[in-house]
Amino acid sequence: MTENSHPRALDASTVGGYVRSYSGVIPQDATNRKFWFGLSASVMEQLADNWEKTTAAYRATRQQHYFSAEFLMGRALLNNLTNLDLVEEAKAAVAANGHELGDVLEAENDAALGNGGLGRLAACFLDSCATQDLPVTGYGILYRYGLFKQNIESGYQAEEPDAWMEDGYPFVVRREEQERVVTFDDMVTRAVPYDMPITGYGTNNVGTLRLWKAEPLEEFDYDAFNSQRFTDAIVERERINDLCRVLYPNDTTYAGKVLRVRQQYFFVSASLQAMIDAYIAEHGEDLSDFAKYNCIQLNDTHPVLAIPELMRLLMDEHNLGWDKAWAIVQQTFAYTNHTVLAEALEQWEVSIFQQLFYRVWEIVQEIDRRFREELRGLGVDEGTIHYLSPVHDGNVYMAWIACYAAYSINGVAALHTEIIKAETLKQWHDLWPEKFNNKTNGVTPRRWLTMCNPRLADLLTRELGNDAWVTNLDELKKLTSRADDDALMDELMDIKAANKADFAEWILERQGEKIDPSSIFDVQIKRLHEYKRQLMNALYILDLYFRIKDGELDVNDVPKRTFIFGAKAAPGYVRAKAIIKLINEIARLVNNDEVVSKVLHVVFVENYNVSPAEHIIPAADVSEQISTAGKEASGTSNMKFIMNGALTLGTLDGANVEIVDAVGNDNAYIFGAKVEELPALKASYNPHAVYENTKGLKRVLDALVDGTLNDDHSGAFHDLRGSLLDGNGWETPDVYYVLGDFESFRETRDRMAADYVADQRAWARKCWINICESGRFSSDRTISDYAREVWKLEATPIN
Ligand code: 26Q
Repeated sequence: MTENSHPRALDASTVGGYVRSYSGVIPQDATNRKFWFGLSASVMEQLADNWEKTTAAYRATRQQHYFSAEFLMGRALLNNLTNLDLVEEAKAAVAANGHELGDVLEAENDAALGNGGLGRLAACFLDSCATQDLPVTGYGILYRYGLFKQNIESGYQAEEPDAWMEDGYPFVVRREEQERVVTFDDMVTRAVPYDMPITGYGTNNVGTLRLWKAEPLEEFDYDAFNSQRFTDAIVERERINDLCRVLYPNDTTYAGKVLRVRQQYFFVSASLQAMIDAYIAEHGEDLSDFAKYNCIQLNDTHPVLAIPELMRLLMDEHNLGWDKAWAIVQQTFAYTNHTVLAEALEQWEVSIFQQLFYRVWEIVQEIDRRFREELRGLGVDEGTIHYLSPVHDGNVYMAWIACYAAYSINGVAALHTEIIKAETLKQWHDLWPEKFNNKTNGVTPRRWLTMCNPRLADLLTRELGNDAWVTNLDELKKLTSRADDDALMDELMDIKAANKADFAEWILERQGEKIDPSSIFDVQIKRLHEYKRQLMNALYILDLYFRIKDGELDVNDVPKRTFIFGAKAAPGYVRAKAIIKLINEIARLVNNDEVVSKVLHVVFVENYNVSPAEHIIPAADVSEQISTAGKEASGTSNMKFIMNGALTLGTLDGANVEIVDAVGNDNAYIFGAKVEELPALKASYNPHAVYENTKGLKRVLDALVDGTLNDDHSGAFHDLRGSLLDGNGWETPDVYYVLGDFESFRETRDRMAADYVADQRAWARKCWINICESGRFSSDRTISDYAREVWKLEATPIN
């Protein structure tokens, strides 16, 4: 640490003082929650000077702006303590004030301003940008309620609002002096920025995440109030407060909602205004060089309204002509695609644009007109032009605007990028192949190894002789050959055992569930979606149950296993919710069976989120990555698991392909149909025949409807069975090939468990190689690729 990194030490009396001012009592008597406030405030004081310096240094350079509707940040306190190298000091300061750091950390709510992978990716990216001193700022929305809290009631998911910052949040600074005004045709709102500092590891630089909050121009309409029209005074104010009230809980399915478009326009307009003002303050009124100093990464199509909005600002507010403005736009935006599912591509009815922002609608129409003209000039046929045009058949196609305007289009794993080039965005690739590139996702080793798995982190540091791996994860490769050291492998297994014991204690405390730390921890944690195939996982467990019950397997020969699930379903996704109920029903059956429960246990972790993931992943033995080949764009939990020494049970999908490539076929368990095989397999697919002829399948599918499992006569399980055998709403039965892959899944999963018990050291060696080869999946690698190839950014250290 350089000398100016700590304005004051994080000593007991400073911390105690902050706790006192937050709690109004002596620190010893403060609740852990109040203590968390005080400690967090003292951390903010520690980084304030460097934050200001960093902001000033970035102002003068070329900058990158990451536009995202979601930032799934999780907890901030331990992250900041780790980055500032203050963990030990904090421990001592907390203890001296009569508390325990661990308990104080657990008093923090997750900032769950995201649904899943896409939002968490944005958070990992900010961490890597700060760590690499890159001039990058994140822009999003300060949602009052984050992703809903999930309660499991009688096995069903129930949702509750997540009032994560209702009693305040010390890690944001409200900067009302930098507010902007965002104008809709039917509403005018203030946009007030709340800035969150983003610390990096081993650097004094502190980046920024700017989250906008909508507020009424005047807090209150006094005229209405004074004339006794109380309701009128409140209604308009609430309409504006609605704007940032809640994060949409959908992931992967687009849902057309006016409020959602309003949210998107609100945050991109405010962000662009701030960027333009900052440019003018630094470089003067002539905006010709705007794209020389700024680029914007669009995290999926959610912020694509920034394209016509930048056109509007440049033309209407800053007097540029169309051609000059369009040239700037085309050099400014880069677009990341995160999905191949057709139902996820955002399209909005033109009436929404006409009603919310007519001027933007006019600009979109002009983009459309010029697009058609340009393509005609290129000799493209009318059918293709119609299909690719930003506006047709009464809708505005956000992905098409992005593909037209952006100078870079990327997918998030090698396979995914190939699929978008060949299918999802094929026609665009035919037109402008040079725009396309791949940036395989990554995850930050700070949160997903150093912080969540200190035992393993210490071992790696000891073996390497330094902690350079924390910022250069490829360093771990040097340890690959140590797999031959039996004592070391035993130590690795001991660490896993200790992490499993910690998890067992955590889940006991949290849900009152007792699990056996000596069993294999087999984990699937991710959003609930049919393509992710939690249903196939559940059917396997049910099949295993029957194999034991029916005597096909001797209970004494079955490897002991704990099956761990964590998943939220979009509240309107009925079938996903049925799968949650099914998992909980199977859990009830298995866990209450006198014989089977001796070897199997099923746990559904309620309210899965970032901080539960930090407890689960270090304790996992098996990582379930079992999506239908071609459907999971990348996946990122797969990366977190290998970093923590869990083995992948997966299909050749998303980043799994690159994981197997890195760790080798012998160190992962791969099963199922491959992308290139699926079309032929599906062409001659007969699920009924598979049901009749695949070992175990008939028994489990029939158990869904014969009274073995209870869905309260809702027909929910009947529908699940029907979706596999007959389609039930899908065009063809079993679109995600659950039955088709079942046999291969069953065989591979059985073999994996047998391997685990047969030779612990051989298992440990595989885990070790996974850890050592996880360097490619650090978000530091991803970000340095973006910075070099897409953003053209230079590191800008403050000292
Ligand atoms: C769109 C319109 C209206 C309401 C909601 C949405 C919406 C919100 C979130 C649509 C999609 C999402 C999130 C998608 C997502 O998380 N995708 C995941 O992105 C990860 C990071 O690239 C990948 O690893 C995953 O494979 C991908 O599923």
